[in-house]
Amino acid sequence: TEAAKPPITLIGVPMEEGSGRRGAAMGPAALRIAGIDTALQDLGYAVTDNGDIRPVPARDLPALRNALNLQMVGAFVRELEAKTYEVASKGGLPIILGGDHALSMGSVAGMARHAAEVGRPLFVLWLDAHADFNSPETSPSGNMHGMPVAHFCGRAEFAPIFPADRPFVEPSHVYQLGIRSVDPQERELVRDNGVNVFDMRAIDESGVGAIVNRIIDNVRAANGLLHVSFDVDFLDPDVAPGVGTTVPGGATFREAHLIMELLCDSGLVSSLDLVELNPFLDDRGKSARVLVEMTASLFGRRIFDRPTRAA
Ligand code: B3U
Ligand code: MN
Ligand code: MN
Repeated sequence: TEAAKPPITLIGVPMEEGSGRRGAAMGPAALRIAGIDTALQDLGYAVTDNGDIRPVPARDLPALRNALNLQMVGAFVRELEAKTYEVASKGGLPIILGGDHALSMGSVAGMARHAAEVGRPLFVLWLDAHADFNSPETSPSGNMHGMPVAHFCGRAEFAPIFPADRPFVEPSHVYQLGIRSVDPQERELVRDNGVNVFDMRAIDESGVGAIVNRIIDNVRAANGLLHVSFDVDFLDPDVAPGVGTTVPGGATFREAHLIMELLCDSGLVSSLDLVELNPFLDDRGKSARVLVEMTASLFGRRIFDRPTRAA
């Protein structure tokens, strides 16, 4: 017997203001053109496309030199937080089509609000070349896509984007995988806050299977929800060139697929971000198609069925 399939809602977030360059705003369109909706429908899911969030800048937030475009990013993530929460609280599974990675300030916050309401801890699997744990004080660039993890863990001082009573994510519930580019002060913060980091060396030494199975065991033991945040630059640039911040030495096509398949088998995934796709830099839709394939594997596409791994 198959596990029940939650209805999926696609939420487009054409935001590029967190990234310091243009193009990521085209990400949601490219993911739709690559067929993300039909890929999921073919797997038996009911899919609703919520369309794109189109906010007006939040004038109540200040303009800051070290948190660039805060008014625009803040507006996007406020609307995304509300939408993500709404979808999850109605029993749906939100898939966020980014847009730059600053959007996770909203999607993760929305899932944290939902998780708190249902009395389960929220875990985050952060697939990325970068730790994204800067704050306005430590960021070398001022680009907010380098800050979302610190923000949803309550460790980055911003002007108040969300009401003060909203829950944060426990840093020890954040698992980062694929990391290979970290700023000096950011490294201290990640370590001091107890974020679980599996860098590329860890992947090379242990293999992604062992690492991901350990993470799944920890989430299951805590009866947690698992939000997956997939930054295109987690993948090697040869696999996915359509991203503004390529870093050599990333995950292979096969490693990434295995992660998706193991996560699917776990049945723990509650929500997904697909971020940093920059179709303007892509090679004829290659990266958009890879992301759609990854999503299909995460939601059940298989070569052959396997006996499920004992809990
Ligand atoms: N850590 C650098 C670079 C960076 C972070 N995330 C991305 N790039 N995509 C920064 O600007 O915070
Ligand atoms: Mn990122
Ligand atoms: Mn990145």
